[in-house]
Amino acid sequence: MKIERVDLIAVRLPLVRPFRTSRMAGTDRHTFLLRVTTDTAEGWGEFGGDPEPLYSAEFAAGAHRVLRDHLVPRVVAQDTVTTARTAVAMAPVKGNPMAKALLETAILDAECRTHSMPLATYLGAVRDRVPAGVSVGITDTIAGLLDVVSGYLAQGYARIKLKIEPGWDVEPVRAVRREFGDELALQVDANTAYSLVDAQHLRGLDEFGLVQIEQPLGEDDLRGHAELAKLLRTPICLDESIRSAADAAVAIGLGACRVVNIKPSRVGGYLEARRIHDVCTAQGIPVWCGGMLETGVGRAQNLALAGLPGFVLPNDLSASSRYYAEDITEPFLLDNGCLSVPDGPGSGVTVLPETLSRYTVSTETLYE
Ligand code: OSB
Ligand code: MG
Repeated sequence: MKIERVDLIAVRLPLVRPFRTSRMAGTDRHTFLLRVTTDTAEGWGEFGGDPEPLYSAEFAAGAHRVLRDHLVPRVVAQDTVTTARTAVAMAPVKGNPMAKALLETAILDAECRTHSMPLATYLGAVRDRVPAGVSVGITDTIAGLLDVVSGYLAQGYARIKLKIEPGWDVEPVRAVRREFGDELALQVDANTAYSLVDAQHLRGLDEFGLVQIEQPLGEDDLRGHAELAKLLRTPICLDESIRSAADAAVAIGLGACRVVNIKPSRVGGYLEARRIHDVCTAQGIPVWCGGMLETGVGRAQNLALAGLPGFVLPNDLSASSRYYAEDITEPFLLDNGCLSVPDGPGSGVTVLPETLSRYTVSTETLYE
């Protein structure tokens, strides 16, 4: 392929309810899309980060800048653009995996569309439906939390993940267990809120039969997670700590995790995400697909990945209505606790131009 044009479209969509984690609180998703036009097809991607560097070091304005000044110029300069060559062209630029993921993904979407191939087929998916979990933010009160969880369970979600932080951990978990029973697939996500001195306190979670505790310690603290793993019965899942297949191999080797959350945006794109899947699966480590409250654009692509054989746990992939009153693609609907893997060419979804324009904050052509 040859790239003819690259557009960046900043969007802001209100969330149906505020989302709070140990690290951030938000009432909308403020991100940007990238549209890559090639000589054979058009492809889309969604930036996984936020305006503020609170989940990862990357943030929207920085990603915009590194795309415009460093990544796009290197990629468009190639005579032949393919998905696999994109990482090679971007390799001299250090870091910035979310910005790199975005450009590679838009190219991947265009490449799949060029060959009329679903992204799920390209990646090696073996399922056409995947179990949908839901990630539940920190609420002001336990009663409020029980209300929210009960609403999601009524819709049929396959598992519940509670965001936790010091002061909001054992008690909300106890309340949800008491209210909804031992059969509920329940897990927690700390987004790096604890340190090893909290090990004794975190052992208080062991009695609730959680599927996993996600990222209790700092993202660079693999050794700490390995120590904590010896003290907890609850399996540790890593999110922020896993940035590559090499990270996954080291974390598994150290005993720092028994489960891995794969977020394509965090790890530099779908090709690296698939390599992480392969490393984990080869070592018997179950994986699931994480999310960043994506619009339909990113969600469609994550669903394709979640169709791979090693994605054996419910994903942070929920119906469009869990995030937005109106999505910018055709909405994803929950069907018996599952979402369908799109089967059309590329991501399989269409960005609805009129809807997109209503949520667009600004647009900029990065290359023409
Ligand atoms: O840690 O998994 C996380 C959202 C934003 C930032 C970090 C995380 C999350 C979620 C949302 O948990 C999952 C989703 O997109 O449904
Ligand atoms: Mg997480």
